[in-house]
Formats: sequence, structure tokens, C-alpha cells
Amino acid sequence: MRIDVITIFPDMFPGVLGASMLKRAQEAGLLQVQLHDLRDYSHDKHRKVDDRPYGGGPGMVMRVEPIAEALEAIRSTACAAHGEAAPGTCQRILMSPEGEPLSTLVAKQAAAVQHLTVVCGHYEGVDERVKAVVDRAISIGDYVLTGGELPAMVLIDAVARYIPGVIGHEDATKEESFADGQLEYPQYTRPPVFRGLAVPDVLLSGDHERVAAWRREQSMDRTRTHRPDLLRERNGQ
Ligand code: 4GX
Repeated sequence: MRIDVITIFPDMFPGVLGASMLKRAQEAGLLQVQLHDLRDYSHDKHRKVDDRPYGGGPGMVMRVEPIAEALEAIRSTACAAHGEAAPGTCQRILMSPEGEPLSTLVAKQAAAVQHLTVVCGHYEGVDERVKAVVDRAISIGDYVLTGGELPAMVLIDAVARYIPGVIGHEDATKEESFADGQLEYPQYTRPPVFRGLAVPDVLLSGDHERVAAWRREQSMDRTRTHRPDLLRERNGQ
């Protein structure tokens, strides 16, 4: 899978992309991330990519032309290479608090696309017409950050886990939190007692059926207590 990122802060990415699973995914050729400095697409001699808002008000707004031109440049290189004609092979995503909330389903759907281009917005926002040059907007949560770079990295990480081969043992994505609309059961490893806190006996019993039943019950209890909204969602309420 290929992911292009359009940003005014490409320097924010190498730390995250250069460690752990994302590093391994790239080394294994399962993921290619290409960073693009939006300022390279500015026509301004000061490399400006923002301007004052029409109608007045505080702050600056990101201009649509550099973003549109960066998207077009990426499309003519990367997308042409894998046959842009086929629908669903290329998806342009704007990171925005107004976007569709990121979820397991959204991450899985995005991982099924061959090529993503992620646009990171800054300042007080981006010109509304940017929405006309992307396919969708995605939000990582109901809070406002200083820019779209961290959201883009969160999206890349969430998506990469669903690229076949990225996670060594595929079972991990089946058992994890949210996989079947519930929170994960509690996990323990050695020692059996830490400062008086013991590992539940059932996990040491060697009885796989009892372990499985206990885990199901723990998942359900936790979800009911901490995230009852997940149960309502699953029931379609
Ligand atoms: N989930 N930000 C985008 C600029 C902006 C503002 C308004 C479009 C409309 C965010 C989030 C997020 C900060 C990224 C503001 N762009 N992105 N940026 N939460 O907070 O995705």
C-alpha cells in the first residue's frame, strides 16, 4: 500500500514512521509513505500557503490552489502508475475535526485501498473548496489539534495494522478491543503476584474453556461499565 502525505511539516513524520511496526512494514515493502512539502506547491516567493479569511475574522486560512496542485502532481505520478481508472484504487483524505470519525471499520476500509493521499490542514482551517478536491474527510476525535499531522500519523498507524502481513500474528487484530464491538479482556504476564496483586486463578488453571468464558465475561463487563455506547451501537440503537 502506498500513502502520500501533503503537509507543511514533513519533519514531524520520520520519528513515527521510522520506528516499530511502521518501520518494519516499510522495510518489508508492505507500506510506502511519501511526504510532500505543501510549500513546494506555493506560487508565492515567500512559499506562503495561507491567506486572510474572506469576510474578516481572526487567523489565517489555507489556500486551495497549492493543495489542489499537490494532489494533481501526486495523481499524475503515483496514481497513473497503478491505473487510476479502476475505482477505489486511489483515495484522497482530508484530516479535519469535521470529518467522519475514525473507527475500526473506517481503518479497514482505507487499508483495502491501494493508494491513499492524506492532506494535513493547519491554521484556523482550510478553504472550504478543498473538500471538492478530496474524496472524504476523517476526524480522529472531538478535540482540536494544532494541525492535521498527528491525525495523519494516527490514521496511517491504524490503517497499517490492517495491511496483510504488517502484524505478525493476524489473530491479534481479531481479539483486540473493538474487533467485535467490545473492549478487550484484561491481560496478565509474570509474576503471578505483584505487590499483593494476584493474577486471577482461572488464567493459571490451564482450562482453556474456562479461560475463554472468563475473557468473554470480562469483555462484556468492561464494555458495559466503560463504554455502554459500543453495545448500543452494535444493537443498532
Ligand atoms: N481530527 N485538526 C485540521 C485544520 C482544520 C480546521 C478545520 C479543516 C477544518 C483534527 C482532528 C484536528 C486541527 C486537523 C485543525 N482543517 N484532524 N486542522 N481532531 O483537530 O482530524
